[in-house]
Amino acid sequence: MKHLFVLLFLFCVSYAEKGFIEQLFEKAFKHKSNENQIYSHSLAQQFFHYTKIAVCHPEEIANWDCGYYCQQHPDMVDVQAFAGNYSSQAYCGYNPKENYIVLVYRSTQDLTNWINNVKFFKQEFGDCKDCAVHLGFWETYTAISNEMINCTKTLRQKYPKSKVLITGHSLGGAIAALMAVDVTRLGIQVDNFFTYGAPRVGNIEFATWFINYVIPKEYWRVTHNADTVVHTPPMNFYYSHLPQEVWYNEENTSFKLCQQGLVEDDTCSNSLWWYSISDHTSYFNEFQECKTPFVHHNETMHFIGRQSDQQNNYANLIEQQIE
Ligand SMILES: *[C@@H]1O[C@H](CO)[C@@H](O)[C@H](O)[C@H]1NC(C)=O
Ligand SMILES: *[C@@H]1O[C@H](CO)[C@@H](O)[C@H](O)[C@H]1NC(C)=O
Ligand SMILES: *[C@@H]1O[C@H](CO)[C@@H](O)[C@H](O)[C@H]1NC(C)=O
Ligand SMILES: CC(=O)N[C@H]1CO[C@H](CO)[C@@H](O)[C@@H]1O
Repeated sequence: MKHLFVLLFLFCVSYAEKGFIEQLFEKAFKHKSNENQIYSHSLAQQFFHYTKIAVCHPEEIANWDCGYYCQQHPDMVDVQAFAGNYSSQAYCGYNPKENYIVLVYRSTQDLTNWINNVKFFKQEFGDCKDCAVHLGFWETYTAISNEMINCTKTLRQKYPKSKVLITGHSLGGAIAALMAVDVTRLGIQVDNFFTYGAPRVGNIEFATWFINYVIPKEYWRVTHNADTVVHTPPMNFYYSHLPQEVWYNEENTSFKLCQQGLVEDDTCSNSLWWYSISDHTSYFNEFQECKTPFVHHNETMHFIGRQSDQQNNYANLIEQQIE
């Protein structure tokens, strides 16, 4: 009888806890975004190449002459690359064949420094008074965000019918979220929001607000097996992931579409107890390198690549997505 009471008690506690957590995340689940999006492995891999380009030398990026990864998207024009304080680096450009404006921040070599620092930056995002994001991500983003925003505006004026892709690997994936907020503020729809091995960007309030405000047409958070960065900064420091996780196995041969919403799926990345750095650097088994290695900068630099004199001619012709 005693045992029965204990069992009943445990049952009530766990039930109540579940109810509480469900309440907490109820709003998060009810976001307006497209829940019927279909994941394409090949599209994700092609977008991933854009994130690899972001770590090359900015001059190489602007000239779109970085070797293998640039060759995967050979039509790129109107590329501008920026580097600034906090080892920030990013580029923007337009791919007429794919009809995408592409916006990418790079990751950083000293990622562990950012990750070990769990300091929040409190920031009101729209009507979200309790939103907070990681201070280091914010600093790196804002070091060259004016340049990136200006470039986005310029590209949009030149190619009004283009789609917008915001993507990033690692730290670049976290910063992609901050970029997406500012692009939405400009009144520009973010069509594709793809991150790879991204850390948690901010608190649950930010994650909830983000997905209801930006409403990307397609958004995926790609993770690879035990990638250590995906588990940082820790949840017990109130950090929370953005949706929508796609979890690849170690051999990179299959993936799992994880549960919808802002609660981390305990059968995906979050199911693991051990973490791996090599899983962070082996997405899609792509190990190609840039022609010129990254050089650390701490003053703003600006590189301009080949300009297209076409005024949105392609955009009218090509509306289909790359596959
Ligand atoms: C914004 O971009 C345009 C076009 O590239 C450039 O002419 C202008 O100087 C830029 N403005 C700022 C403030 O960077
Ligand atoms: C800028 O970089 C140089 C060389 O790496 C370094 O000596 C200097 O302290 C840096 N300045 C700042 C403000 O980070
Ligand atoms: C970069 O940081 C240094 C040191 O904090 C500062 O003096 C400098 O003005 C910054 N440069 C830019 C372009 O913001
Ligand atoms: C088949 C294959 O190349 N697998 C790679 C997938 O990623 C791991 C790292 O987690 C690599 O070590 C493997 O070589």
